[in-house]
Amino acid sequence: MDQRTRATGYQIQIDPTPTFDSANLIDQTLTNTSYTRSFPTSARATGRVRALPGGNWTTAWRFTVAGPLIQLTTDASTDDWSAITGTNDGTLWLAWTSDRSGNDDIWYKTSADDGTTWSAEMQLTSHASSDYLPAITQASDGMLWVVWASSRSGNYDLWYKTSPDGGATWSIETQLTTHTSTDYLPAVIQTSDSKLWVVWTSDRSGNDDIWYKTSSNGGASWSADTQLTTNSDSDASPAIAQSADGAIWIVWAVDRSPYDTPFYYVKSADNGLTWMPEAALPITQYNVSYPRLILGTDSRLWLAWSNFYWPNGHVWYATSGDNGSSWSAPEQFTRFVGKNIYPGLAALPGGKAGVAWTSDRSGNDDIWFGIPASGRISTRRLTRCGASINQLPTPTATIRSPSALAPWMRAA
Ligand SMILES: [Ca+2]
Ligand SMILES: [Ca+2]
Ligand SMILES: [Ca+2]
Ligand SMILES: [Ca+2]
Repeated sequence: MDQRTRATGYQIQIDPTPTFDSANLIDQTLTNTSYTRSFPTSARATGRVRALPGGNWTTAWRFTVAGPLIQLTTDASTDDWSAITGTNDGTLWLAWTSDRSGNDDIWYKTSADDGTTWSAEMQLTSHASSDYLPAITQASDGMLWVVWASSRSGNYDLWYKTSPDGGATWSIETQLTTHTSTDYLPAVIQTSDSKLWVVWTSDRSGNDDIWYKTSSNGGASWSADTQLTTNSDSDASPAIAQSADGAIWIVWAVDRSPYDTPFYYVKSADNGLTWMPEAALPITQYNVSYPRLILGTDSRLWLAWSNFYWPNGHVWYATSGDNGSSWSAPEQFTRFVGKNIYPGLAALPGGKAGVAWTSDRSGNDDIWFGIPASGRISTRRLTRCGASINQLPTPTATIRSPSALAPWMRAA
């Protein structure tokens, strides 16, 4: 083939594997020099391009697809520890911790368009003590529940307040735990049997363990505090979700050998009557914490967590399409060089997940929001390679979305 033959077209291949031979291979002949494709679910892929006829393939390049990243808080104070959930009217709720009032309080804001635009910031607590680490969920009767840790009783305990009308009015603040040890890091859900579950971390046994309590009457009364873990090493930061098969999952972070399997779980197939023995999730990373777990709208389980080795931290995630029997390889969601930690997760339409997390990329800690695996990839600048079929430049992949650019592709 004459190396100077003018290209008559281009061929692009995109595949989850770098060998370009999987069942999901995208193999497209282009009549012009740009190509745009949406990736609703594929989070990572490899691409290459060649000129036709007979050009050589470019070096393969890898990219991770993500949607726009939105800064949700802009106050110069510390905004941290977020939780996020969707309600049955399609509203996305964000609760987080800010010290802008002079001490830690719970704040919230909402989005009616799946996270594209957000309401003003509203203050939920105003006590002079520390109020932080919110968890949020909506019950089937429409009641919105916010549970958090407050030191106002003289030590950290769980408190909650509720709203029956989408935040127009709120209940008084109610104390949920009363033990003099530290009770914090709550998670809250309602399971399909209408039972409310609050799961948290307490050191009342002499070390950090996972505890829970439940209410079968919409919070009118609660079960006794119940200890779930008994290992003498640290068990902390629980998350709770119900998989599509009805099993209740509690996932938490452990601090024990082997240190590269940091997340343990138990699950119950009988609404919490009995639990399987605790076991490690197949996530092998060091320096990780703060697992979050939700059931997506396509019945996948989403697990997100922090991987933080100061000063850099990233939010990672994995999904399971078989009720937790197997998990995808971990995907790194954030790419900013700096601190990206403490994710919150919410199910969005179309099987997507919204992630809120703490980042210092604006110069101080703020809450950011993004949607993994929802962007588009567009190849551009192929127009400069018309002269010779073997002189294609290195492909430039740009992860595009309607409102933002997330330039975190990297060459293979
Ligand atoms: Ca406070
Ligand atoms: Ca306490
Ligand atoms: Ca323990
Ligand atoms: Ca801030």
